[in-house]
Amino acid sequence: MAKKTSTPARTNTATIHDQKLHRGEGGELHQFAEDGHPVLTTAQGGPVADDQNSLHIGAPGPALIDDFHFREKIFHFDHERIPERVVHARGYGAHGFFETYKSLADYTRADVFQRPGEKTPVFVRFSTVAGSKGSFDLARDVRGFAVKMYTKEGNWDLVGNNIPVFFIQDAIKFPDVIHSVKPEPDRAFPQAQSAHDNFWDFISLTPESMHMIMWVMSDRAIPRSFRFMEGFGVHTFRFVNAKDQSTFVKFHWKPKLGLQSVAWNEAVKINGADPDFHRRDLWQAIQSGNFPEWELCVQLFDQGFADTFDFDVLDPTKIIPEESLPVQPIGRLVLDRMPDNFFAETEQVAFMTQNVPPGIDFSDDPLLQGRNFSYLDTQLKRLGGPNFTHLPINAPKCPFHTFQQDGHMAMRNPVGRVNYQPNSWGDGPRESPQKGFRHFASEEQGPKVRSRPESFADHYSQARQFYISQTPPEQRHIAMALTFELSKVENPVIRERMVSHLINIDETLATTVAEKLGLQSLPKPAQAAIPTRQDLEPSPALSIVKRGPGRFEGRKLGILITDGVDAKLLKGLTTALAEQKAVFELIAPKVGGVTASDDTRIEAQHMIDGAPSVLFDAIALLTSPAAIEDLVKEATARDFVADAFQHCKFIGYHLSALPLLEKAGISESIDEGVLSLPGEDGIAAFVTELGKLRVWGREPSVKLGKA
Ligand code: HDD
Repeated sequence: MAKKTSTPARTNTATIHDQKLHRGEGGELHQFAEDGHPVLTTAQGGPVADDQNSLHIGAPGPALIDDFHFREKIFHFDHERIPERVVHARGYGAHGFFETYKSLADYTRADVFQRPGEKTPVFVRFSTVAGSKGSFDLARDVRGFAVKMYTKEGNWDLVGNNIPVFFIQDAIKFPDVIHSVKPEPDRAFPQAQSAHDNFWDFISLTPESMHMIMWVMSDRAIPRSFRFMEGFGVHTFRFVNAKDQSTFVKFHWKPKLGLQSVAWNEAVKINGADPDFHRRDLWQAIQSGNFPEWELCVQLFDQGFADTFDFDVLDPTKIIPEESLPVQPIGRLVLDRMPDNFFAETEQVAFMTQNVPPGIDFSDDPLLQGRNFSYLDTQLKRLGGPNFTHLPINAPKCPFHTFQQDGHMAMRNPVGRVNYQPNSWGDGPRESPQKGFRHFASEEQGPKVRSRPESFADHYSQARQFYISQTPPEQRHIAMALTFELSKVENPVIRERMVSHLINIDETLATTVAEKLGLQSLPKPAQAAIPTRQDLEPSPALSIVKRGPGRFEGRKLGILITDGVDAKLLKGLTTALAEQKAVFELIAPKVGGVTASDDTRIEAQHMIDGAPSVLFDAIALLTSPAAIEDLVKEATARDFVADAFQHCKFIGYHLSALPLLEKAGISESIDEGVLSLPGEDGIAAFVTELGKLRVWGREPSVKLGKA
């Protein structure tokens, strides 16, 4: 029998970290291993001698039940998972602060909006909706934009999305829309995709979702990064001031770096190349000190203003166009710290729409009312008991005093005798009619019914308004997305039914999609309770392209370098990028790097096989005459260029790269987005052009295969 040796017990970094934390709480740790590291212990604090081998009779031999260390270790591991969120399972969060710009005391008594310059701690979680926790980031999907503000009057959760409307008008339909988009129950696929029969079956039977569908089929649903997305509270909420007067409010988050999305073909490839693309982006930005920032903006209005619209401001499938009611910035959100531990914070954070401080209140939006009911339930299921508010990420940061006690994992219980009120012991907290939350005393009356208001009946006008507000490339993307999604639908009846809705939105769109799907003729338009309004003006605020940032700040250039790269050119380019507050990564045939023209050694972040151009906003080809011959033989190098061109990205190149452009099949299609980079002028022009982000004018020729 082979004699087995055991290795001495060692700690890992996580253990050391824990010990450090525990040391602070439990006094000086008295046990150190021979090498100075803290001694590894069980969860009961018992020191461990051997963490490499379980206890047996003989070696090998039957395991022993008195191996309490093994039992505890495996028991804990077996219980590491909690249920993932039923929606928004895949998410990524960060800490930061909200800074108030001005006092809003006239509108709201919410403490967070009283003092200019005041900073409130915040935790934000971004997410996709349909995919499970391990799905990829670039799914075509709505993005969650959930903000928890730890205000001095308790937590305020603004649980929004990056799209200002929703699929349904009444929360009772939520399980249906979510069931339909999730993997089909018999086959358990497709994962994180709406391109399947069940989803389009439900949608095509639900006209109220048409406005949302326009957004979800637009580039908004494939954002370049969380940092380049808007966020919306969606519903109409109320501000309530100290005199108990109410003003309706809609919340918007506007990214300081501007909006940006990727192309669909690019999204598909990003998912393969880096399924964590959005996570990595947020992580890298924050870790490198480029803190993403949004402005919180509001649209404030009263009932009189609401009555000027044909639609109902309580209908969550409608927006108030910014051109009709400008958004006013009231503060900024800065994300400046990643969580120490993903599970403890991002996974366990519990957002609930019903968490509002005094001065912020709900409206009668039936979707919001239903949400207020749902979120508490889901936390109980997911976090396993009523004490999830004891978790540090969920606990308020202001003083709080309840008479709640006991329950699973209770960390805080009343101290002393008093656990009820009123009491005559003179102890404990008391309610405060002045400081406490007072619900807005709206006058409500009417029969008890299950019905939808008539004012919610126009399902097409704003869908059309969204569509006609887009630039031609954006409209093209909507048509392409609808075609792609419906091409995955097996049942032709569903495809046709969807096209019949599109006719009510825009006939050209419907015809394009019908043709691309190969429909023999246009179906009859879907029956509409209210005919589509043709007179709504386009709203430029709805287009991403019309509101481009005009600068490359916060974006990333992928620079392909080879041996012999012109060191001066590279330096010039990277300096110009830094001036624009943009970043770059170097890609080389080998990750070990290259030797530049001045014989310096330059390390690369990636080898070409591991860094396709879809991971960058634009590319530069800093090759050299000596290395180009070998480079053009690499399929990945050719793809690097061909994909960047196809995705309408800017390409800067050293003249030596011309053979690569040729082999990538684009030398005859060189356009204003493909720029040669000799000299400082070339660099300056290139970096300025990068601010346009994409050369969308190129797209029709690429799509028609003329490139
Ligand atoms: Fe929801 C999670 C946003 C409608 C029920 N929702 C969840 C999250 C976001 C939203 C961002 C993830 C929070 C996090 O990061 O932990 N939900 C929305 C928006 C909606 C919406 C903007 C419409 C305007 N949701 C909605 C309805 C219901 C729910 C109508 C049910 C009636 N949502 C939930 C939930 C989730 C959730 C099941 C799952 C995980 C969680 O709550 O904490 O309760």
